[in-house]
Amino acid sequence: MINKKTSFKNTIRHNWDIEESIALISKPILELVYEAQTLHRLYFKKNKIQMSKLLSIKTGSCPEDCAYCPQSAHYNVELKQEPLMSLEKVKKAAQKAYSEGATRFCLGAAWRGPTDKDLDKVCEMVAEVKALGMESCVTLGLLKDGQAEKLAKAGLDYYNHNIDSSEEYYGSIISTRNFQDRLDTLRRVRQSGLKVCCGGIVGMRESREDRADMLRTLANLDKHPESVPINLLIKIPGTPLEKVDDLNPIELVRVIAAAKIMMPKSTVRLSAGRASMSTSTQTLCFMAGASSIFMGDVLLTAENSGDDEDKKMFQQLGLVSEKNIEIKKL
Ligand code: SAM
Ligand code: DTB
Ligand code: SF4
Repeated sequence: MINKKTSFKNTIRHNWDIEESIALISKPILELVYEAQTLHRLYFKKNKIQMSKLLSIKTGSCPEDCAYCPQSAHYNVELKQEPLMSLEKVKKAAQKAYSEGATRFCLGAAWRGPTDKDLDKVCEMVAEVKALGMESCVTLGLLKDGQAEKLAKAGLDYYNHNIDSSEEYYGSIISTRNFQDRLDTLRRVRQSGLKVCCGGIVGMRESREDRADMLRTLANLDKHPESVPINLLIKIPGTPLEKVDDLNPIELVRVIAAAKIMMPKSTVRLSAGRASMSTSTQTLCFMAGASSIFMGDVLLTAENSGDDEDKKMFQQLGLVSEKNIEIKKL
């Protein structure tokens, strides 16, 4: 059984076992949210939300078979495929995002992993984003030895690479790579000195135990990821997960709160899926310690809430966006 004091104490731990992770995520919701918000305020400013903007720089025809993803070549999804975007287009999109208030610009590519030639081009894009004064993030799939170092040298701040679910459930959603491949890339990213953005998806028919185990893997990494994106599955027609039942929103809140308690210095991002969420659900997620969102009306390819909706929500909730709330050094 979990010791109430241990979970609530201001300690950074890397030794969570599965029983206490499940006990934590299953606590009465008011306790869970209270503890998460209390810990959140030790490291972050209250009411402040960090805004990131995504750009898909290479869209569709991905060789991987991730069951949730509209960009996989394995499924029949209505999606316009696009080759690698030009540097000029990326620069324009980054300028627009900057003028709209983004403090981080994230480039996503539908690759199993980048070739060295692709990587050189992405490095040039990163340099353009940095020149605008924004933080940079890329998500390019699996990295080989040396590739993370190249990105770090180009000035990249964050590499996004999600573990997506528990190790046990992972094989039910992806067959073209395994959980260890993801961990190997995360190790390469960490060793290169880049900051790690790593989280997962909920609402894929996984159990609460799977969600607790996913968080346990993240919290037991040698160093906690600086960013932890929690995505709610967007059910894309044509993908194998198109028709799964909706997740009860309280389960999402539990994941956010448990992530905050297990990794209190990390920025927990309420990522994909906000377009289908009520303001009340999002409010609970912010109370549970989420302090970052993706702005704009598209994520990589799928729908997002949009800036007008978010402006209304921020006004209603008394939230403000802030330039840089991420703890620099964990
Ligand atoms: N190909 C790279 C990779 O897999 O790491 C980068 C892009 S991939 C689209 C980035 C993340 O987006 C995935 O790991 C997954 O967590 C999230 N994602 C993709 N499709 C989603 C969906 N339909 N709903 C929610 N999250 C999704
Ligand atoms: C993350 O965890 N979520 C973002 C970002 N990292 C790359 C991506 C969400 C993608 C949603 C589906 C789409 O737009 O295609
Ligand atoms: Fe490809 Fe990434 Fe989509 Fe998987 S999640 S199919 S690796 S783009």
